[in-house]
Amino acid sequence: MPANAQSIILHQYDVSPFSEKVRVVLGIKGLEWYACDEPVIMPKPELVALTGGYRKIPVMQIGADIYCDTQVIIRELERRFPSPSIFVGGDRGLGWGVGVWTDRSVFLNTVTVVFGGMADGANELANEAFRKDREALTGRPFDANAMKMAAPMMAEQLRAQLDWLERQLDDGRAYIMGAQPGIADASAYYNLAFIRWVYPTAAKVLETLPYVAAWEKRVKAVGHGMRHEMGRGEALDIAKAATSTEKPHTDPNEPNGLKLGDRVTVMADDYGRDPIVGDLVSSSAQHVAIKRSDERVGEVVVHFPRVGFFVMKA
Ligand SMILES: N[C@@H](CCC(=O)N[C@@H](CS)C(=O)NCC(=O)O)C(=O)O
Repeated sequence: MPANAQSIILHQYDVSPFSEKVRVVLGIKGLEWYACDEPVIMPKPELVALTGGYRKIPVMQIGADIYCDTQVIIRELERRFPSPSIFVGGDRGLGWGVGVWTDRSVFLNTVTVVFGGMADGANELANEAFRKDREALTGRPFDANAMKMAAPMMAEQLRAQLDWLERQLDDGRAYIMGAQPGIADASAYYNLAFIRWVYPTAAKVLETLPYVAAWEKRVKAVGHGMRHEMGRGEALDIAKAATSTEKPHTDPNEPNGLKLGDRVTVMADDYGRDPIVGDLVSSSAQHVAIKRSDERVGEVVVHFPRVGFFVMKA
């Protein structure tokens, strides 16, 4: 079937750990989707035309709706494709909290262990252009020596956090919340996948964590659903031809009185804080959607989660 305004398009690249989190959710739900590969470093002109400034990966596009950050991407996949749910076993909502743990604490440990552990120049990612790009992304020096010094300590912290997983799994359950895979599994898995791809030496720790090692294989076997490839030009054409399906809505309980039509600036509260400006279309405790226009893509609605983002009246 050719792609259309209902198709799931994931702007991603293969060695992106956060993209892997979404790909596992696509696998759990058995969905058909299009991978639209984006550059690993800036510039990303097509991506930024869609998002209005957000540069991180992945971004999901469905027609003229653009979802930034894995949290809001997965929330939308669950909303549109509720079955099978990513909330399994006793999990109703705290699975999202597992994501905050893995995306911040475990991810930072992993990045330091990976980049600090690799020999200088051992990988194409550690080149000058990549380092400069990541300095701009984080606002901090990409200091290979500091990472090398920190890597052994971060390896201890990583092991301690993986040991929590070992305890969770050591009653023999197949997945974190029980017999079915869900959001907690997708979140806890992707850092391990990243280690396997780029610095498998660090995966040695799993030899001491047999339940985690067996679980990791099960999550890998879930797969990624049915993947097709799509070029960036085609994705932009789909956005241009489509209209957002987001329903305008003012949330009466917005803590700071945000309402439909307000001009706002949205930005991540950690790294990649590029501001995105638009007019508020809808919001809730978990999401904010803003409308903006771009010559190449026409009018689009860009969606963000609330946890991890600032929304300010422009
Ligand atoms: N909170 C974001 C984090 C995304 C993130 O950090 N992605 C990495 C790649 S896995 C990234 O964008 N790195 C910079 C880049 O690729 O340009 C999310 O959950 O989507």
